[in-house]
Amino acid sequence: MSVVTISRNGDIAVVTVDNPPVNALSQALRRGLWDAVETLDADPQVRAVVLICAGRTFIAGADVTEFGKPPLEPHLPDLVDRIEAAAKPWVAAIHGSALGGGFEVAMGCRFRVAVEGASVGLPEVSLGIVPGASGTVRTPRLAGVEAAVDLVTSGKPVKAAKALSLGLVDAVFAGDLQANALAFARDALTRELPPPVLARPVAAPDAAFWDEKRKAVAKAAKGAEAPLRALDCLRKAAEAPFAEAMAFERQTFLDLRASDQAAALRHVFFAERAAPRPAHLKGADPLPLRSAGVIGGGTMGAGIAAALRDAGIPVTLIERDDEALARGMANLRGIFDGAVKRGKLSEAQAEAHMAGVTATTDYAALSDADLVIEAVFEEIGVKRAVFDRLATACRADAVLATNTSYLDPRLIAEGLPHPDRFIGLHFFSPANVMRLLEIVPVPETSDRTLATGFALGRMLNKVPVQSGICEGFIGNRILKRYRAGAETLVRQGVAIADIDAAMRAYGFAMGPFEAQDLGGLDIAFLQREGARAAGQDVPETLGDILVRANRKGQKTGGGWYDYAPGERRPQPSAAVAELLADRITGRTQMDPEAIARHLVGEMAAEGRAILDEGIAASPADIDLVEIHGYGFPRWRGGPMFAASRA
Ligand code: T1G
Ligand code: NAD
Repeated sequence: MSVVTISRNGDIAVVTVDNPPVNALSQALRRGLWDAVETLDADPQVRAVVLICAGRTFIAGADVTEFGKPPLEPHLPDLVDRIEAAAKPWVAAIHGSALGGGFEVAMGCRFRVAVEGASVGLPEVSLGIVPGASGTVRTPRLAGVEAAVDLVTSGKPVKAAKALSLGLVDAVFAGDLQANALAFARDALTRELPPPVLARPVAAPDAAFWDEKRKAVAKAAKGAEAPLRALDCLRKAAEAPFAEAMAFERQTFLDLRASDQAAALRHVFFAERAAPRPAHLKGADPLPLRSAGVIGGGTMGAGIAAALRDAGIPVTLIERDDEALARGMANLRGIFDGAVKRGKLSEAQAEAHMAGVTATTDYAALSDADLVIEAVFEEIGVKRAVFDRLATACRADAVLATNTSYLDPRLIAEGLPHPDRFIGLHFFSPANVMRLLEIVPVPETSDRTLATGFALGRMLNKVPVQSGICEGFIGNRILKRYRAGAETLVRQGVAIADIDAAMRAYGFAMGPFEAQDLGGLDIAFLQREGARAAGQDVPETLGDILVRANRKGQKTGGGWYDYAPGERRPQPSAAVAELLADRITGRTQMDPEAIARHLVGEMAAEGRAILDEGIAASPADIDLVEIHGYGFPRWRGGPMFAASRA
């Protein structure tokens, strides 16, 4: 079947794009659209054209799989110009998402209409590039410079209603898009047409505007190059003639497309899209997830319950007694209240989220749950007791999951009837925010249960990554190596503050030591002590010395750093220098790049060991774990990608 077909509705032509899965602008589609313009220009019966797409979405952009290859004609900017220069007005009829090149094609049309629920945007910066077919030049002409700056430098799409208020689309309809678009086109033909977007004026803001935007964009970009380069393009578009701005955008696009950052971001793009549907589970049908139970309403349980409610799943929250239950519900309420404050939920939505939670201490309430996630204290005895009760309370086919961080899930599952339904689902704190979900099967776990874990990941909009069983699974195991590597540098004489600064300069929001001060040094300490008590040989860490001196982090007024009362700004600590003095044996000098290269190299080395042991399935999975669970800068592509390029 052809990717572009033309049909008629009286004197209006309907051009339908059908290029699954997302109508990406492959060479065949660009050619098909070009030919359609030519055909319809030559047809005296046709007075206007509606451009509409089959399938789940309008054109979702350039075909990302073509990025590494030599560009083939017709080029996208030329196609957009050609549509704009068509002898008849084109109307883009948008459903799903009009993204990147897809929205640029829509801007080549004389009008844009959309269904409710559609969104439009220019996500190119999230791929390390700038729009390459006039996005930075036409958007300010359509919606003004300020709106264009927000749209292009954030890369975040906007919903139809917002797009309408910004002038990005001309009308939004409920109901049948094609019928409405045809009616819109007929009506438009009764009036004088607006000028094509290229001919519309743009008001150039003053230099102060650009200075302020540059500061804000640089702050949000955290080292990513594309948003700032996009800002340069927008300024050019506001200040220079159309053709000059187009040439500038093109050159910037070509420069960035060949950059390391763009390669890294493409790698992450495909890794993220592959992760939710692993190939080895193709034939496995997940169980339906209509209701869930959560055991434990502490930090993780409340966060997990919130994530489930965000996805519309009814939750039964179980605690050990009424008092703990009330605390759990208060935790949950706190999460939703915070979301209301930040404008993420309306009051009514927060109420509905709370109303969907049944709080009880009675396991009988779980008799029909499809999935139960345990998030109680990290103690094997407590967890085993919980699963004993779940074994009798739940349906035999209900999936039973543990959120353990460090315990061996095989030990938790021991003795459980129907162990094929048992699985580890390792969420990250805060569980309703962090996108990583490590999925940890035990040997008995069935493919169906595993597939259900991945289905849950998709429903919660998580990035699910399968991990084999080892201490700390993929993420915390690499974290341990990273922290140990950082401590080794301290022993060699590198300053704590220099290490943190180097990792921030690399792109992390925080360095390894300030991050420990924020989270608390005691959790890892207790875990090491537990292992020591069990007879394992765990050498003393520098962190142990600090915890023993009651320096557990910000919560005790100091950890690796000192903190002034009520302040979160880390100050190098004379007390720490003294405590660690006899462990610091060198005077090593390292520049920030060398520190970061070394520590990322440590992460990658642990990653390779993890791959060799079959704990992770691919380097890309490890990269996703680090990016979505540990703040690794996305534009570096993850430690495995970064190390492969170093
Ligand atoms: N190119 C090629 N393949 C793509 C693709 C694209 N742009 N977008 C998605 N896919 C594949 C994806 O890998 C997956 O494949 C399948 O489609 C379904 O994707 C010149 C420079 C549209 C919101 O960044 O945001 O235009 O795994 O699971 O959840 O300025 O896809 O099935 O084999 O994500 O329904 C800008 C990215 C490009 C859009 C649909 N465009 N896509 O979400 O499906 S740059 C984007 C999306 C550009 C111009 C430039 C989403 C979606 P497989 P999915 P979904
Ligand atoms: P927490 O102490 O904040 O919460 C544990 C909750 O479990 C408490 O509310 C407690 O009342 C409840 N509880 C204890 N025994 C119970 C029982 N028998 N029945 C019902 N409820 C019971 O702990 P947390 O930080 O939420 O950790 C929970 C689990 O999640 C642990 O296994 C931990 O390792 C894991 N985890 C924690 C994090 C994190 O960052 N905190 C991240 C990932 C995984």
